[in-house]
Amino acid sequence: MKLDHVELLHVAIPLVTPFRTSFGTMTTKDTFLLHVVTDEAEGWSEFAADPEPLYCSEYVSGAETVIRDFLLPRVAALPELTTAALGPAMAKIKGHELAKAALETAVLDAELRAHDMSLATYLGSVHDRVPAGVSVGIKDSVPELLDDVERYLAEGYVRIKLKIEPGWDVAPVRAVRERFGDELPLQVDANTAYTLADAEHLRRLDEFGLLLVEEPLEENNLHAHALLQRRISTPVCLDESLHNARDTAAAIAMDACRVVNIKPARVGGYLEARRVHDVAAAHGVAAWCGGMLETGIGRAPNLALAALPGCTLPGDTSASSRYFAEDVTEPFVLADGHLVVPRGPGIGVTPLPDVLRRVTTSRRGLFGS
Ligand code: SMG
Ligand code: MG
Repeated sequence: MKLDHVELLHVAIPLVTPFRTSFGTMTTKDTFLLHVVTDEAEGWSEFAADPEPLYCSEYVSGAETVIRDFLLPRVAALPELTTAALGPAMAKIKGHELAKAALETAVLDAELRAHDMSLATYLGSVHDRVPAGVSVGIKDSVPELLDDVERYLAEGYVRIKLKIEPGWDVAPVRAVRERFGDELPLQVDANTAYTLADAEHLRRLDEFGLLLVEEPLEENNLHAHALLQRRISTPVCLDESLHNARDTAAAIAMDACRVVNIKPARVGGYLEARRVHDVAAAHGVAAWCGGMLETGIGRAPNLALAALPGCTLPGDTSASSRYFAEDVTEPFVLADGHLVVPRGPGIGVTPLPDVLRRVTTSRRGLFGS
């Protein structure tokens, strides 16, 4: 393929309900979409992080600069544009996995469309639909949390994840267990809010039979997570600390994680995400697809990943209605607690022009006409 032009569209979409985590409260999905046009096909992707570097070090305006000034010039210089050539072309630029993932995914979408192949087929997905979990934010009170969980369970979600932080951990978990029983698949996510000094406190979660505790300690501190895992029986799952397949192999070897959260954006794209999946599967370690409150443009390819054989736990791949009154694509709808894996060419979805116009706050040409 030859690159013709690349456009970046800033979008802002209100969330149906504020989403509070240990690092902040989000009320709007505020990010950009990339639209890559080649001589053979077009592709779309979504940048996964937020305007502020609170979940990770990357953020919207920084990623725009990185893509425009450092990634695109290298990609545009390729004699032949293929997804496989992108990784090596971008390798000298350190870090910035989420920015790289946005560019790679849009090119991959275009390349797959040119070959009339779905991402699910390309990755080796083995399921037509995947079970949907839901991530429930920190609330002002336990009754409010129980109402939310009840509503999500009534909608059909098959697994609940509670966001936790110091002061909001044992009590909400206990309340959910008491109300909804021991059989409910339940897990927690601290987004790095604790330190190893909290190990005895975190051990109190062991009695609740959780599927996992996600990223309890500092990002990239595999050693501390391994020490914590020795002291608690709840399986540690890493999210923020895993940036590629090599990290994942090291974390598993150190027993720093017994479950792997795969976020394609966090590891630089779907090619590396497939490798992370393979590392976890080769070790017999359970994996699942994480989420970044994506619009349909980011959700569609995540569903293809969630349908890989090693993704044995339900993902944070919820229906469009969990996030938005109106998604930028045809909405993803829960049926019997599952979402259908898109099977059309590429990521299988494109933005709805009318909605896209309404939610776009600015557009910029990054390359070409
Ligand atoms: O996409 O449903 C979703 C959100 C899942 O909790 C979720 N994501 O650490 O796993 C995580 C968080 C990161 C995003 S918080 C703004
Ligand atoms: Mg997480």
